[in-house]
Amino acid sequence: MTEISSVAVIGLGYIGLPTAAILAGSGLRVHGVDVNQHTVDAVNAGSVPFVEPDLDRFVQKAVAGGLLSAATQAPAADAFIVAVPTPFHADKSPDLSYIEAAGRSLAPRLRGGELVILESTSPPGATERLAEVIHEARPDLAEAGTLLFAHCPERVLPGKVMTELVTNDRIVGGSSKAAAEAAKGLYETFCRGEILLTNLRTAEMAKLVENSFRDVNIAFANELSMISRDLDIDVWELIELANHHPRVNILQPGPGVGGHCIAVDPWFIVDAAPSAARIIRSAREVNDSKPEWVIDQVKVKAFDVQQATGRAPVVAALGLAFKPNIDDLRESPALNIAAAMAEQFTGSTILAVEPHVDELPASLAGRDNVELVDPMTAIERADIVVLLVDHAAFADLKPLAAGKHVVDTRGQWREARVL
Ligand code: SAJ
Repeated sequence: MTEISSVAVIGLGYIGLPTAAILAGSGLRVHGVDVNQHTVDAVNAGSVPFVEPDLDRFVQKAVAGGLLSAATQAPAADAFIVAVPTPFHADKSPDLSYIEAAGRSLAPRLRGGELVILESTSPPGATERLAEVIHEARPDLAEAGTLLFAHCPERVLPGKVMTELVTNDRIVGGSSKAAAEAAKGLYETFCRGEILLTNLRTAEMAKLVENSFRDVNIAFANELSMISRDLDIDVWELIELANHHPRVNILQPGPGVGGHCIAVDPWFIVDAAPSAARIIRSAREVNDSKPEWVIDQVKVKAFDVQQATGRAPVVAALGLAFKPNIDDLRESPALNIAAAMAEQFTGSTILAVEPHVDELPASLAGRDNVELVDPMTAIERADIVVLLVDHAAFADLKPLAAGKHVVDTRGQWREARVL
């Protein structure tokens, strides 16, 4: 194929928009494409419709320099990057409808010889499915056989996307050696990490395996927290001590695993190999059971308050995001726990605290027993303080909770070890 000078990025979300902005920053002409008009308008105005450190600076510069613009329809380009969601169905099987829709939307723009990259985290076989959809829409190009397909999973950590896009190593799976080499050439424009070439399915699986590895390790920590509770052991101290072993590195327990990656991707492996993927499935089940376990801990405290005061407790839920120091509430166990408490604790007021949002999210808004308040007010008014997210803003607030019942799901306020 000829050298790539223009790229269309389909899907301007947490991955697509940073990738579009960084490609434009390398001097390529980048067309952002999104079905959401609000997102398109925001990008064309040089702004970012979600929080990601530094991204706004990149977008502003790229739009002002005329190298990045957005639209709801894909234009012609030398390369296409598909970065759309891959959720799962109710039965946990992967939903490829967004990928298929992206393929159908770009197919009419193809002239032959383009590189089509799937970046969305996908089950094994998804890039071949994208190729199939495009070839079905364009039998002329199927016959010519000139299109190049690649899978280049993103591996960036929300909150550090603009740094990790540049520094992380990158896996590139190609439908052929030429496809893999072409995609490598594109990523080399901004990626300083190593770019490793393989085939499509191995690249797809590598991404799923990375997130499953983390999920299994978090499940181990979460299981330890439940065992430790039964044995009256401080799990934070236990993990800290065990991690002094040179070959042990246990992760941290929490209220469950959230976000749109680690809580989703392992299911793609389970779906692809249901009887072999036993640990991976079990880890998902352990992590998914953790919010219920936290709610049970709060129920015990609520019973104590009710017995002592004769009224239902006021409960502060500190943090709603899926992890610390971000505003992302998607698949957040903290948010789900707050919503479940609002539903189940009849007579209680739930004081929701999330320093990164200005209004209650949909699952809490409209409930007359939930208020969004600042951390100090919440702690002051609460009988029970449930620390759900270890936001930096909560680190020093422990003294305010003196004399209150505390359920600390993150160990942020853990006591120093006392013999
Ligand atoms: N969590 C714990 N304990 C820990 C670490 C995390 O309970 O010790 C929880 C977090 O609170 C959160 C969830 O796990 O609810 C996931 O958070 P995370 O920081 O582990 O990961 P994500 O979802 O933000 O990003 C992950 C990353 N994958 C890996 O680290 C293997 C990132 O590199 C991927 O690019 C991203 O998924 C993705 O898009 O797939």
